[in-house]
Amino acid sequence: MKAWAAPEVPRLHGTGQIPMIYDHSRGERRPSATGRQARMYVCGITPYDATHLGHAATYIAFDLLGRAWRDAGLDVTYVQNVTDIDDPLLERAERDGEHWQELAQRETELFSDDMAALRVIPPTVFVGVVESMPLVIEAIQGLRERGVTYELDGDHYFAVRTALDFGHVSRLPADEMRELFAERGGDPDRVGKRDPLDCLLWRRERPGEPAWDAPFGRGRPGWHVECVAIALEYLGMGFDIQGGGSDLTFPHHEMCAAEAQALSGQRPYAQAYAYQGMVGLDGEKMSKSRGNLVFSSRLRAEGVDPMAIRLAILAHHYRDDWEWTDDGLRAAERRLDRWRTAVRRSHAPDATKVLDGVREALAADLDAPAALGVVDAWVDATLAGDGTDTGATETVRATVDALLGVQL
Ligand code: 5CA
Ligand code: ZN
Repeated sequence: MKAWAAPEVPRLHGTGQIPMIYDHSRGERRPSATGRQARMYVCGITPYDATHLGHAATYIAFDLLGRAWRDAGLDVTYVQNVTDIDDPLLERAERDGEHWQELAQRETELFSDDMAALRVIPPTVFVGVVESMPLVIEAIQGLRERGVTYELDGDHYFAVRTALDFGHVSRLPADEMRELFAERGGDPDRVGKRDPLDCLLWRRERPGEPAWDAPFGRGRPGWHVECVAIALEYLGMGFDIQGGGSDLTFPHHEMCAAEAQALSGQRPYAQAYAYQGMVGLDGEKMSKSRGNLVFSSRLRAEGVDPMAIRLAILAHHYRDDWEWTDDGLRAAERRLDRWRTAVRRSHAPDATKVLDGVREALAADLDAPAALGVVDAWVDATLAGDGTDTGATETVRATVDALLGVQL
């Protein structure tokens, strides 16, 4: 799958720090990378509907990390999947009388356009599940050989109780796990399962559904194993950051970690698990199944500047849950105007503090609101007529572009 075109990233003076990031599995901040190589997997979209602001927030959050890593001189490998075969996609295609592959392709293209407009740096590897089917089948076969799976009416399940440290990612009590499993695509009540939380690896072919040949029967993959297969192929065990929205903590990333650790016999799957909070609208999480969506593409079609959308998102810390509002967007548009006016001034206060301040804010668990505050302070002073520096505006323009992804 071809990723979108990369935005240009200006080079900045000196080097930034490797950010500390909050690791959900430990409940504390830790360095987001340790060596010169930084490896990140962020769960991608299920392309049955357009990109909403919640998705945009997730990919912008991890884009900040990728930008900070590059600024710190690290070599970044970033992998993102596209869940281009799954129940919701098939259901939507059926409802609309469209071929599921056409739907997936169209929505993936729209997503890519949104990402490019929002100046999100594309992943190094952007890959669909359909094109990864041999890897997925190989991973399931490996799990079968390790004796951690069982068959139920031709479907194949991963036995979660075989996993040594099952629960270490989400750290949730059993009753909550069960509730979330049912809510998020699991089948805790299916008769014949050994444990209610056992998750589907392979679903045997059903009439009218797409299916692929595998040594264990024709069918299609369950959700979690796709990310395991893709992450292990392109990153390997022990990669630095597993990212996504906080709705993926359980069951998705718990299952991914359990499957990958069972398959490889190694631990950990990822060094840290980082989560974007849920973006909501009118008191509810924005979700395709709820239908309460604000689409990035629709805002753009209405003439909203994508840089204002980006600033509206960056005004919130990535770990916080927040609500999308028109007021928030208007405030971001005003901020963008002011920033653009300031960088067109011929004289401004020294910008070293801006570069250092933005770097410092991002290094402290990607504190984008604090970074915006640093720029605001310089903009206020500039618009008040302070300063005599003639090169400062270029430094600020480059800082804001390279580290925050906002082109002025
Ligand atoms: N394809 C799977 C991941 S393997 C999936 O969750 N797809 S998705 O289209 O539902 O979501 C894509 C990404 O956006 C995921 O990382 C998800 O956690 C995140 N996301 C979904 N809804 C929101 C929301 N309301 N706020 C923030 N992030 C969200
Ligand atoms: Zn995933």
